[in-house]
Amino acid sequence: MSAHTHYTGLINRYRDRLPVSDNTRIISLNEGNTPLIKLNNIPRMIGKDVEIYVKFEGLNPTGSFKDRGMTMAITKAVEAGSQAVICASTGNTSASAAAYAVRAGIKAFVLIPEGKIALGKLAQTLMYDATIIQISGNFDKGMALVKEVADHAPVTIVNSINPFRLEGQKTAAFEIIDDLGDAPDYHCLPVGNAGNISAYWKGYKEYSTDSETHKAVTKKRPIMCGYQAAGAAPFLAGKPIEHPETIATAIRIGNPQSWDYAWAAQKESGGWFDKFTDDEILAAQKLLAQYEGIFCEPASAISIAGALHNIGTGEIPEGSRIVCTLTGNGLKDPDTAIKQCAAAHPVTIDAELNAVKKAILDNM
Ligand code: AN7
Repeated sequence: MSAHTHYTGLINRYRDRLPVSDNTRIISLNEGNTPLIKLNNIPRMIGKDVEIYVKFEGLNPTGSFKDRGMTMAITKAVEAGSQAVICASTGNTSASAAAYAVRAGIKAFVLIPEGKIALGKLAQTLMYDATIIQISGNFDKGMALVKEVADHAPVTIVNSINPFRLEGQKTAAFEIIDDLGDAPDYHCLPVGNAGNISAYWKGYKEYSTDSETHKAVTKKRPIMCGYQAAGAAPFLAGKPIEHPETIATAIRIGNPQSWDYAWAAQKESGGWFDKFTDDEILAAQKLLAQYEGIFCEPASAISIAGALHNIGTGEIPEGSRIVCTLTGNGLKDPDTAIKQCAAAHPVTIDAELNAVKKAILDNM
């Protein structure tokens, strides 16, 4: 095989559309290039003529879409001479920042809400050896503190208020269009801090706009559908929520930083926000695992819950092509998965042929 086929990450793939120069040292773990998987069984089961694809971002190097933004943010932090980065996080940003900081040889500080981080995310962040600062407060409080402390200590913020994060994350929209040959009709995704919906919309707009350097790849843009957990739905309330609560801890956020960008994405695309309960989120997570063999974390499953709801009501009509972003891997949150499947606990038998045979025949 030719060396030219070696994939080296999204900055190299899309460098003519990203703020890097030939001299920029790229900090990468070969993120991006994630699979766009067409669902087979769920559309058949619901009896609707729809094409649903999932963009499985849980297959990025640290298991979430955050790696797309982090390769850019850390690359630019290093280029500017930064020795340390900081973020507030519901878990995935901290894991990603920690990994890319190691790759760059700089320090990472992460502020996380005590007791509200999924186990896999905590394990990763510990292994990557970031300095973990747990706070007795939620993500929004951590975000406010990070913004304050950056004025008092030599650290670069790598939350999505750092514009380079959205630059990296917009490449997911490029990949979808490059894979499908055109934009989908609808794009469904979870909304927490609202960086990702803003980044996708930026990417879709850039690929559909002629500029001095690039001719538009397509004229088409999708309708953007942003979904929130019922207990953490500031876009449905029209204002920040003081005490956000949801089992989908990744999106347990009440004061989204990309508020204006996300509203612009909704308005410009003709899309909408909606909210779903924890039970609906978990049901969608299980459905995807049990009907398609795809295991995403709870926050990600809200894109399936929302798409299926909007298909059911006809807001997304038959004949549509839909992309749902699965933002994080199911392995991030083993506790919630095991609790949800408690009723189907494994059977324990004697280590003996007849007992194994009986266990098979009883469960056919
Ligand atoms: C799996 O890690 O905010 O609307 O600190 O981890 O761009 O915030 C995570 C967010 C969706 C929401 N799905 O995306 C963090 C953090 C997963 C996530 C979101 C997050 P944004």
